[in-house]
Amino acid sequence: MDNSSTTLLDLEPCSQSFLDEVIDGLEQSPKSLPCKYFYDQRGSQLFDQICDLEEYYLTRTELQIMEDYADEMAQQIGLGVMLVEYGSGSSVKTRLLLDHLEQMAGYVPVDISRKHLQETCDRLAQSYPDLEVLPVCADFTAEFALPVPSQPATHSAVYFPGSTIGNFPPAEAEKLLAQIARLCGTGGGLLIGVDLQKDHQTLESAYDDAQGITAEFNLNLLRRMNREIEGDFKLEQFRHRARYNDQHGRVELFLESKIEQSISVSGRTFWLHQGESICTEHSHKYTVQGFAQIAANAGLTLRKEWTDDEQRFAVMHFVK
Ligand code: AVJ
Repeated sequence: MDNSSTTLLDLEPCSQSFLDEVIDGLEQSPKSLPCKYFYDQRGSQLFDQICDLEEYYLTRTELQIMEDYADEMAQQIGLGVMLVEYGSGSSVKTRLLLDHLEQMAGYVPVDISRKHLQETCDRLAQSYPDLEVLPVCADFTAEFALPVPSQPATHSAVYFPGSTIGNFPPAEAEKLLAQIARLCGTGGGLLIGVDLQKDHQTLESAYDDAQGITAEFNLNLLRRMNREIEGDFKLEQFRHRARYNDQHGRVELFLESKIEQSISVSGRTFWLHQGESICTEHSHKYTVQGFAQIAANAGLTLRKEWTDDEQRFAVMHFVK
């Protein structure tokens, strides 16, 4: 069944907003840039390298949890589900779920990158010829309607791995969770990967590795602005910084100006002091209880959670 290339629903995410959001962030004090723009082609490659780093425990820990408990998770999710994946990247973890879910009505990968989405669907269609794959190219932070599978689903469940939810401040995370609850409807569920609070040393080295891959990943945002929105950033005049903010329970990434300098983006000029930082990412860390509370505020009830031996990462299942 060739169902991947013909049915891609394209909601044309984020065409003109990159420049607007960059200008907006650079006008703020302190300055910031939106982290979702890390993932151009080179950025995505660098992120894949980050996932393999010794210091970056997140990916391998979550994968191990999925390998150990995918059968239990599939049992919790139940029969006849339409599985909707947010930010469906490479789908390695998803396959572990697909291998255990029974009588699935369909699989709906949602991703902002059209090319990535298409490739993932083509590969999945080969491995799972009987699975109806209904890709949606969209920004999942915007409300969207689910495609209708040809075999009616008993219920829907969202799979949201990778601790991507950590990029949202708690109030926004709650809104996104409420939107997920609406999308799934009564009887629906959410299976989500969440990075947990831990000692600061472990957290900071996960975002400041010895090989400098994360530094490259961070600096690549400047390279992208130079190329796509007429920036004139000189990469060697910035340094990568990562620090854990205890008060907010999050790792913060910065690009710090080594010197006093002016930079411009599409003809707009901004001044940077020596040592001034542009914040490029927040990665929030939770306790299981803390995250369950946010989800509860969004109308989702914790059913079960799975963690690793060291309690570094959690995969949590909620129902509406
Ligand atoms: C993809 C958002 C989960 O916060 O750990 C990794 C992104 N940034 N190293 C994270 C990231 C720097 C990552 N998330």
